[in-house]
Amino acid sequence: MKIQELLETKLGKTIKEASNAEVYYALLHVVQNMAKDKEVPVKKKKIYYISAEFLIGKLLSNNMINLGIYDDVKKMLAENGKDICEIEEIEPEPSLGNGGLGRLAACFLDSIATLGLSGDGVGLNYHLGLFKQEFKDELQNAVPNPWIEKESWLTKTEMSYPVTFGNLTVNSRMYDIEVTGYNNQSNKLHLFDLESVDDSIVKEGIDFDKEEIEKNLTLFLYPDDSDDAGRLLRIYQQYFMVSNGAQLILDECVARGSNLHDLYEYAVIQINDTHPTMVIPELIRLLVARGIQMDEAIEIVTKTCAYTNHTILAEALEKWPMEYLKKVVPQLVPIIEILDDKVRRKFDDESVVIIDKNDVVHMAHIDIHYGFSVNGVASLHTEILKDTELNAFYKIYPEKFNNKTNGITFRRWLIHCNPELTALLDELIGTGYRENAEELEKLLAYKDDDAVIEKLLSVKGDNKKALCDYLKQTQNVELNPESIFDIQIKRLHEYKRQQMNALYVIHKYKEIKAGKKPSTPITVIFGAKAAPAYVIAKDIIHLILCLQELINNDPEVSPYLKVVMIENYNVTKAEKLIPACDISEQISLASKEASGTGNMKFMLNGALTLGTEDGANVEIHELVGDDNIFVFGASSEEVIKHYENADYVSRDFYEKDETIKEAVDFITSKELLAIGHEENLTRLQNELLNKDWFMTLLDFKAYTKKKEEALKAYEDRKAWAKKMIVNIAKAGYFSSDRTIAEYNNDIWHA
Ligand code: 26V
Repeated sequence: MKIQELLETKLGKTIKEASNAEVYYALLHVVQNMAKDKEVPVKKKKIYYISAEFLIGKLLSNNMINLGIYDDVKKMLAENGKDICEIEEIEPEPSLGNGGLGRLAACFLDSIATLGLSGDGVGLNYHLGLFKQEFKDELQNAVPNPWIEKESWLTKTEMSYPVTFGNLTVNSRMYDIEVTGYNNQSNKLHLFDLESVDDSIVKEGIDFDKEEIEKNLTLFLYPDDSDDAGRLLRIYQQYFMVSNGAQLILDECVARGSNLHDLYEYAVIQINDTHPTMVIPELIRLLVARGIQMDEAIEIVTKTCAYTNHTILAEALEKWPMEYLKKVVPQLVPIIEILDDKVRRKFDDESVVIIDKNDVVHMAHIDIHYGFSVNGVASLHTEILKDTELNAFYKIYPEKFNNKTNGITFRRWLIHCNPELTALLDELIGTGYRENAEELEKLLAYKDDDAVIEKLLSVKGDNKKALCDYLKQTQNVELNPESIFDIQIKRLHEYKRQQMNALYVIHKYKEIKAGKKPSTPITVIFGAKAAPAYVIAKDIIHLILCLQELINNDPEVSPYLKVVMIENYNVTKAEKLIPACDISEQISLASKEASGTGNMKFMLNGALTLGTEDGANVEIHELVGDDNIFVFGASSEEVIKHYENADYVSRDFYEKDETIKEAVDFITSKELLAIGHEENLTRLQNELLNKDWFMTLLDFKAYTKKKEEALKAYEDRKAWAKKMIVNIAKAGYFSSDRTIAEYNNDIWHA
């Protein structure tokens, strides 16, 4: 049956008669069934990608693109008076992730299915997701983010497993989301849930009783962990995820013919950061319970599990006090002790133990000793892991360490989010790049073609206009599409240095006030959520919101400079922001950003990077060459030395440089204090002056200089467009299809 007929049968009326919402839900069911038809039997080995986050974004258009029906449906809807974009608006965005780590997991599921590999995701079904961000009084407010509707992409399954925490046993429920590959098979994302969860326990904002485990277990992603109850809840969540995952994996492998002694021939488990680490002791426990000897069980699990590290920030490397584990997962404690004992017998090095002398369990150490692969997510990141952060482990297991530079799916981050650019590429180089991303290089042939340059600039201009309309509608801000769009969108963290960008905004504001006007107006856009317990991060948001209020309402300045902080930045908003960007801000302190993936999305959509030599920026730089990127700042070696020698003193930079002093002083100027709160602004200023752990002031001058260079380069629009072409043409390397092919060749062998 044709889709129109399927839809109209489902609707019981014509598409013309139906509302947008009715069409959306009917489409959802039709697409879901088409996706199910693309499931294929697993041959033998299956990949299990286990992750606390899956930042999948809206699914309707993505699935239609992957199923190859998007263009036809769009046309058919238009013929019936319906606009596909309006129908997309109906879909709520699943709130199952925080940032790059979760979005990477989503891109990977897409590429696994696209490459025709059997591989499922395993995670949790958080009802209220990551909090929703609202701005009030120039402050971030965190409220619940309910996203699950009666009819959704989630399918309730028959599967349920018992999970025991000390003296509490709960029974899970598994929900599935179909994962469509581009012109290929469908896999699944399995999300575990608990039927007794009750969102009515959420009171003020995102506060709730953290001890009512049966009611709160799958309410929020990353519940506040600033107290014991919050930290215990995170362990409850992690164990619930891995225990369900482990039971599912064993059941499925046995059903496919495994005798469990050969588990690693039937399953490979990719552990996404340390949140799922307990899957290792849990699998060992279950194998022993099924009659396998402890030593053999440990060996089997070690051959099955592989670990990806996504951060070198010490505070993000999870460690749990043994006392907590005894309370929540007493059944794992003897196993973790055996794992630690084996390490201690083999290695006389306190830095590689699992249970340290303070009785704290180092989760990453479990992964490294009892997994067969350890990978970083960009070349520089992997080198830093090997040379410094995990050097002691690298010396023991050099063969386990490998790099897998991150990637992004071009289906969502080009075909879906930038249809105009996609059409232009199709016209110029054919559609081969959709499956073989490296074919984008063919675009280089048009670098000196004036007509192509014109078209490219006009596509960018249209995307900027569309963003202006969207922001007018959603946030009531008036932006100038002729201005240069400078965008920094990512989680809020001091190492990412949104504060440095904010100081630049202050600097520019002051210049304009003093009569030095930029030749092209500048629009600086931020989007970021701050963890609710991260005080300085929230102060940085406060500063940006105060600047937005001050600058946008100053008639002397606002024609030349505008600031926008996007409220509740998420995947849907990223899809609108990225195609409209001119300058991509990737300004983390070198050595701190493991990879970044936004940097790749911007590049693919023709933005030029203004960035430090950090994470995958280094690889972008190598690919596009010096002329097509704006690089500045201290190198990772220099930064690592500053930490080693403890010789960075931010106040020295403040005192020695008038520009820096002026910008930092302005944080507590009468202008900003009239808008904002003294407590927040003073605290942030003091942090910069007395601590500045991520060395904002060290790089500020170089940043300002480089940004001026970028702004000047933008004046020659034709030369700028050539740089855009090089960036788009060289972005093929960052397809997650390439990344997944590498995971499969080097790690999974599925
Ligand atoms: C860690 C923790 C630790 C304690 C509680 C909350 C929490 C939440 C998230 C994380 C994970 C941080 C790691 C992370 O998100 N890394 C990002 O991974 C991206 C994908 O590899 C990479 O592009 C980013 O550079 C990296 O910051």
